[in-house]
Amino acid sequence: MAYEMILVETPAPGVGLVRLNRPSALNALNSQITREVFDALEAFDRDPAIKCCILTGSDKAFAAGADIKEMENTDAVTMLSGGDFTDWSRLSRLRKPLIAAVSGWALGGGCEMVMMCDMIVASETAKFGQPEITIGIMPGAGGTQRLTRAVGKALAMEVMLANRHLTAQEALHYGLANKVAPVESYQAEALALAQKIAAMPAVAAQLIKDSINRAYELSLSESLNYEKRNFYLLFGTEDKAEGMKAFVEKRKPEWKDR
Ligand code: DAK
Repeated sequence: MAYEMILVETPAPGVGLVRLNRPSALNALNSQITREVFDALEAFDRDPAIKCCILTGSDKAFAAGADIKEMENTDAVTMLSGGDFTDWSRLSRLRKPLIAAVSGWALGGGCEMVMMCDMIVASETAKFGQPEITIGIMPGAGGTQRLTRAVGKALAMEVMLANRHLTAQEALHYGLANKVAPVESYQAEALALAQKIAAMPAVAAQLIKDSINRAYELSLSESLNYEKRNFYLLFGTEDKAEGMKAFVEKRKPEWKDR
């Protein structure tokens, strides 16, 4: 598929990479770039050769938020009627693990998009923030919920009410980010992590991601039950048979992703 505002690569076997590429606007997320990101990631999600994805921007900006120039003329009724801009749940429906590689600005919708990913590798220059209040609105793609769960109520309040930015080190400290690396190497770190995951059996990876995400949505007893069912399901896979056989035979398993 031809894209205009993103770049799509396969930097290593099993790894799909989507790069926001709208440098003139610090990767501001308008309807087109958002649609392209979701389309490209969904295509990787359907591709059996891809086992883990990376979503990234430039060293200067992951994304400075939703496109304010586009939103300026949008009214409540248009927002309510849906469309590409509002259907960000497409990102949370992806089945394969998704790593955000973040440098520079991750603001507003940019920060929310990053928090919808499964893991974050940040450069030392990454700045996370939810500045919507400075333009008279509030986070609308999960910021008030996901950031609060990650950093706690008091700091989330400060970030969203006083436009306080979180540094990469703070993101690491609060468990929002997995790793912080120099700007020269955060992309390589994200790729190394993606390659590790891509070397694992895909169905188990998918069900682990699915089960972890339930921790944010269900009660403990419901999510424990959910986990158990996913666990039992894996006993029907070829990879379970191969993984255990390989362990007993003291050799490396050969995954079929089935
Ligand atoms: N939108 C449009 N253009 C943007 C932009 C944005 N968010 N951010 C930057 N740009 C453009 C600037 O207009 C400028 O373009 P020109 O004027 O050169 O044409 C260019 O990028 C460079 O920006 P600056 O000149 O401002 O660069 P600086 O280094 O001086 O400042 C900055 C960088 C990131 C601090 C600043 O650009 C800034 O404050 N940007 C706006 C940040 C912001 O307020 N973001 C939140 C937007 S609201 C939802 C989904 C998503 C959302 C809500 C709902 N649903 C699914 C329901 C999200 C909402 C938002 O993100």
